[in-house]
This record gives sequence, structure tokens and C-alpha cells, in this order.
Amino acid sequence: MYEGYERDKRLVACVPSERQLRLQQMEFYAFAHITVNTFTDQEWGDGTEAEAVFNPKKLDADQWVAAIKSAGMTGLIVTAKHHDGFCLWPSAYTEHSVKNSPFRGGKGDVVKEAAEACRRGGIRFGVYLSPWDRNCPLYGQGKPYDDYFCAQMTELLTNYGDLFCVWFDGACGEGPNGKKQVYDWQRYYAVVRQYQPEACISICGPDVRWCGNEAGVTRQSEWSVVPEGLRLAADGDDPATVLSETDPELGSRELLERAPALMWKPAETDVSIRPGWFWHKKENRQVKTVKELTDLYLRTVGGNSTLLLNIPPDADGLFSPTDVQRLALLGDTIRAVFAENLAKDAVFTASADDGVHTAENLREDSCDSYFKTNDGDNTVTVSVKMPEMRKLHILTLKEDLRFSQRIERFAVEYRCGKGWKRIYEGTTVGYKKYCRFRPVTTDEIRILILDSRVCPVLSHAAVY
Ligand code: FUL
Repeated sequence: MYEGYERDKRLVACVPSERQLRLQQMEFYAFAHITVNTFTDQEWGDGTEAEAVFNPKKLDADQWVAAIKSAGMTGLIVTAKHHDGFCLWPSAYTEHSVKNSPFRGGKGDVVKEAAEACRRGGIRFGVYLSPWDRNCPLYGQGKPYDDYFCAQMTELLTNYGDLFCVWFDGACGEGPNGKKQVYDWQRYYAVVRQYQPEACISICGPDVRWCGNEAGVTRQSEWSVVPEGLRLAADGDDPATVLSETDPELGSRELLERAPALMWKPAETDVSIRPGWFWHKKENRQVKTVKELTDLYLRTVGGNSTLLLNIPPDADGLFSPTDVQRLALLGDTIRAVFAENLAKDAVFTASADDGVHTAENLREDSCDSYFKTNDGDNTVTVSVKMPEMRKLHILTLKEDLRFSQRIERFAVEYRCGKGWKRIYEGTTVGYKKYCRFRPVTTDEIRILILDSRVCPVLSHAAVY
């Protein structure tokens, strides 16, 4: 038995659940932040807003879905209840909802309209819920609030079809003298699992973790295997003793070796297309450019994270023209970049394999086949030989996550005359890595896996 066997066993056993894998494969999906804030020009409502302010007269969730799909996104998460406690659906448990607003004459249900539009459009639907509720008088009383929260959640989990995600926000701005509610998380999770076993419980939940910032900043090494017990840092935590989502080294060997147990928890990057999460007229000229969005997409989806991009509906209930246009152009750009895999007809060879899973398995982006070296063999070189000279600027690599996440360091080189030139150096791969480099014209590239925690298992390689 080789050294490190015990550590490897732990790592190899740490793999995604079916629901985690499904969400990862969705890659890129949308957030839509809308509530009373859209009408009061706030980012955080305080719960005293009159229901009467909520009136998105032209709300058209099909317009949202069309724009979302034009960018290539696969799902939508709507803020069913934000910190202000206003419910976008006619909850039976509070008066603070759409039912007492002028929206659709008090007969409206934004959650329903969004869920149905997603179904019509063939994309997945999910809900955002803020446990912090600044309107509910029970907030801070413990179980009575948990009862209220679970009852509302049950409405959302049972009346709107299949959900791909329940997104629990961790924010709470009560401050030192504010109300203190100790959430019964285990109970919340049990309710979600009972009614929507396929849904991921994200952020304040076991399935998906926050990337650690809201600015679209990505880590160079993004790991889905992280120490168990990782959590959002709370007020009063000693940063030296709490491992939080914001730790830049999350998932490093050092941290894993110290961790009593490991867990699979992939990163999600949540970021808004505008400076704020909610729509503000004054930000109409601050919509992220197509260049910024493309870069964000390539860094996140191609950096072992999913991308959750927020597009806030305006006071009419529509995505603004600029946002709609940027999304369509983003989709066009992504489709153009990945239009043709130039390694489709290449010959794949490797310096070694395990005798069964050869490098040829890298050609198809498929979950059924993979390339693997022998146990204990943590470095390998894979060559991709094309039938002619081609101009390339991106290499896509994917690990087969059913075998955990293993690669720690790699490089990419291209044939240049009789020699090789290095064009890229990377660390983690994970679900997907987009290696971007200045365009080169060549007929062969090679991928050098320079270090891996356990023998590498790759599922796909492609060039564009
Ligand atoms: C944060 C909230 O405070 C923001 O308003 C927004 O909903 C963002 C996605 O999460 O914690």
C-alpha cells in the first residue's frame, strides 16, 4: 500500500449526490430579485412597507424566461420572500403579501406566474427565501417563528411543481441589539427533503456553497471537496477559528488534512447584472457589459463553479431593455466561442492509462466514459493530435466527478515546429475548466497533469 492511502480513501469517497450533480450540470441560471424594494428604491426593506406599493403592472414572466434562455441559462430562482417579509405569493399565514397589493387586483401570484413561465419555456424553477423576516412579529421568538417559516415554505414546496433549488439567504442585519432568532435549520431541511427531495438546498444548506463574495470574484483553485463543518461566519466569530466560505484557501491540502471529515459542496457564484440586487432607475446605465459578462461566465462555469446571475425586473415587472439586449449578446458570444470543437476528429493518446479507460474517451462530453491512470499514478501527459493546423484559444477540461475532484496542478503546451511551447498553467479542474490563452495555430496540444491528489480521472477535453 502506498503512502497517503488513507487520505486518498477519504477523498475518493467524497463525491456529489445526484441532486448536486444535476445542479452542477445546469451550469448557468438566473436570479430575479423583485419585491417592495423595487418600488421604494431600496436594497433592504425594513418590513414596514405598505402592500399597496407593490404593483408591477406589466409583469410578464415569459419575457423574463425568453431573455434568460437567450443567454443560455437553464433555470430561474425568484425571491419569493426577501428580508422585508413581503410574500410574492398569497401566503395564508400573513397579510403582508401580494394578496393585499394592487397587483392583478389582489389576485396575483408572482411565484406561480414565474413557475409556469419556466415550465412553458423548458427551464427549471427555484425559490429564494430569506429566513430573516423584518415584518413577521414572531421573528425572534424561536419555535413560533420556525412554525411560521415552515408553513410558508410548505406552501412554496407543494403548490408550484418541481423545484431545482431552495435558496436560503444567510444575511441578517439585526445588529447587536436586534431580535435574535435561532433558526431550526435541521427542521427546515427536513421539510424541503420531504416535499422536494430532488431540490438542492443552497447557501444556508447542505448542497451548494456560497463562493464567498457577491462581486463575481473567482478563486484560482476552486475545490468542491471541503472540510465538513464549513459555515457562514456569524457576528462574533473569531476568524482564526472559524472556517468560512470566504476563506481563499478553502479546499487546500493543508485544510483537508486538518479536517476531521470532508464533504462535497460545490461553489455557486451569485452576482447581479447591475450594482444592486433590486432594480433602481439610477442604475440603468450601469448594466454589466457583454465583455464583462462573458469573462464572468468563462471564469465561473469554466472555474468549477455554477453561475447565478441576477436580473432585477423593473417597476413594470419587466427586464429592462438594456439587460435583455446584453443577455442576448452574451448568449450569442458564448454560442460563437463554443460553436465547433476542433478536437472532435483528433487522435487522443496518453503517456499511460489504466489499461481500460483510454484517452480516446476524452473526445465525447459524456458521463458514461472516462480516462484514468493506474492507482498511485498521479501524473500523466495527454496528447491531442489534430489532422491539420488549427487556430485555438480555449481548452476545455472536465474531471469525472463521480470519482471526486483530484487534479491539483496542470499545464497546457502546443507543438511549435519541433518543440513545445507552454501556453497555460492551472491548478484545479473539477466539473469544468476553461483554459484561455492567446490564439495559437498548431496541429497538436498536450495536457500535462503535473499533480493530482489521487490518480486523475478526466471525462472530456475539447479545443476551440
Ligand atoms: C444577500 C441579500 O442581503 C441581498 O439582498 C441579496 O438577496 C443577495 C443574493 O443575498 O445576502
